[in-house]
Amino acid sequence: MSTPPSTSAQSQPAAAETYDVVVVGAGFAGLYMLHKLRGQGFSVRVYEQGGDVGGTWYWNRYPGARCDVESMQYSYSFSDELQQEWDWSERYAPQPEILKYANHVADRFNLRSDIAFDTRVDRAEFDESANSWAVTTSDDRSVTAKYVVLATGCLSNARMPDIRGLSGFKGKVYHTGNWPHEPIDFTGQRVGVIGTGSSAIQSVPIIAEEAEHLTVFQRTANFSIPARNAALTAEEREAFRQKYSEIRRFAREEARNGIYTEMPDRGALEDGENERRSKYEARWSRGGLTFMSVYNNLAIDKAANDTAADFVRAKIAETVKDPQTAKLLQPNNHPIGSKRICIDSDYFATFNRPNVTLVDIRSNPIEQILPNAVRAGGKDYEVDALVLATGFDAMTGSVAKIDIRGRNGQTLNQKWAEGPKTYLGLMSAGFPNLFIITGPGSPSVLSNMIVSIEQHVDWIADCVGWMRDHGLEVLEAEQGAEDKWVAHVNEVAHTTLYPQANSWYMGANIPGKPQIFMPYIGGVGVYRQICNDVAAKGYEGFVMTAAQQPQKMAAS
Ligand code: NA7
Repeated sequence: MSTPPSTSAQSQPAAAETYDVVVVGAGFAGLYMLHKLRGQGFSVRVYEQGGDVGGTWYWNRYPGARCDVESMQYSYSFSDELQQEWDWSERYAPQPEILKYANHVADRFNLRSDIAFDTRVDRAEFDESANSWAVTTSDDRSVTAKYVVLATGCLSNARMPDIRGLSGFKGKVYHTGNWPHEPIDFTGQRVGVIGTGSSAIQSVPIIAEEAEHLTVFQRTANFSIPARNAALTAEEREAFRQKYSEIRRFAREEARNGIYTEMPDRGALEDGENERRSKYEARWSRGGLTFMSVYNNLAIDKAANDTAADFVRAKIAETVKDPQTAKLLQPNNHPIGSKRICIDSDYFATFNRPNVTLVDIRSNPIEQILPNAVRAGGKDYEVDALVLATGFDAMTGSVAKIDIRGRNGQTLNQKWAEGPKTYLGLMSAGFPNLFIITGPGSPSVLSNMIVSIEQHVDWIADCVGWMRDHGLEVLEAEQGAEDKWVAHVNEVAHTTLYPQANSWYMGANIPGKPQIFMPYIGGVGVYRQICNDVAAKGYEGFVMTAAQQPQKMAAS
């Protein structure tokens, strides 16, 4: 089925380029998808709107940006040579190093020749007579493909806040999710940071060191755990490498979140107060996201969750000297972990600096941005530069920007108007041969993204290989299977505390966005098993057709 792209003869009208698969995005998902499909003999074209590979790590260049999953685990596992040869310098690699890794992968596996950079996919329309997708790009190119894979990322559509007067601000305005490529020097400047999510929590300590004065505008205080970042020694890397196969297996099959760590065997209320405190203390000292896996019921039992939340609130009070500032920094309107927990390097201590001010914009919302100041609660805070750490239209935002038309001309945006609907997070009924990597309805942002990316890429590659082997042309999620999956995702979410927070998991950060818990919370191991079972049963819940004849195939 591999069809090399055809180019037009000089005297004839241009024939559309034809590929087996168009992949949208050259971040970690798109890169591996290309590598995998090409290895199976498919012709693939990747379109990437950025000027180079890396996806979220290409755009998020703000000061202090680094991953919050340890780099020895936030890395590809598909090539043992790659994981054995790449040396991560720190426990949590900084953004430039992760970007360097993405570039290394692109070069090592010779991927660039099949990627068109600086090219957006504007439109994809399914042609029901030809059973193929017509894809239009920002350079007015039209190509056709049997399959389209959306590897568009979950946190890629930076969200500009709708604040009166922003466009009239005279100084520079930066969004953390779309940071300039050249170094930005805030020395001698009065800087305002709006937002206190992960991006702000990482960048505030660094900006504070440079700026003459930093004003942080906080709407919602966030829980954050010390990262305890440090250089990795050769011995530490080696110890990891020797156990890599077991670490990777555990992360894929047993962990809920795709991270290798101890599995808790008891709930928080089963321990007495002293025992509990010493366990929290040990994890606090170790640092990192695994703080939330001290006990097995922190995500489901509010009383258990309160013990962890109280512990972190006490730590904030111990760290921050001014009691009023400490109180403002203590999160009090959501269970710990129900918004993505942050990890930081000296975030709370930064508020002890004389050049840092915290402004509570929940009680005194920002009224407007003036040419030289932010006005909140009737007071003007003068700033020379503004940093918007206001997040993303998460999980669906980048997909929604593409005009995707499936059967009967229905757009994906119309279908998802009341919230994203998918079968397994992989496909949406009415949109044949269109796959989504780490889409809504899959563990995605609740997990180590690279574990989830690899699982989806492998599943999709197996699926299209199977289709080819069986002479099948069209694959589509059944409406009934999709409805059941959507209900299941929702039901599982509501057995937890997650829906209690106004988080981007729920779409709550975007005014007017339907509030539905988007990722699948059942755990990566469970989810992988479900996907494998579906495939083993001849892609149960999908309709597959050969040419124009609908037929349900049995697995061979
Ligand atoms: P987040 O986590 O969505 O944080 C955005 C922050 O910006 C959050 O504190 C918001 O407050 C605040 N925000 C958003 N809009 C406004 C307006 N209009 N006014 C004031 N404050 C606002 O994005 P991040 O980039 O920090 O992190 C995203 C993920 O990247 C993170 O979870 C990691 O997985 C990596 P709110 O909470 O909505 O009250």
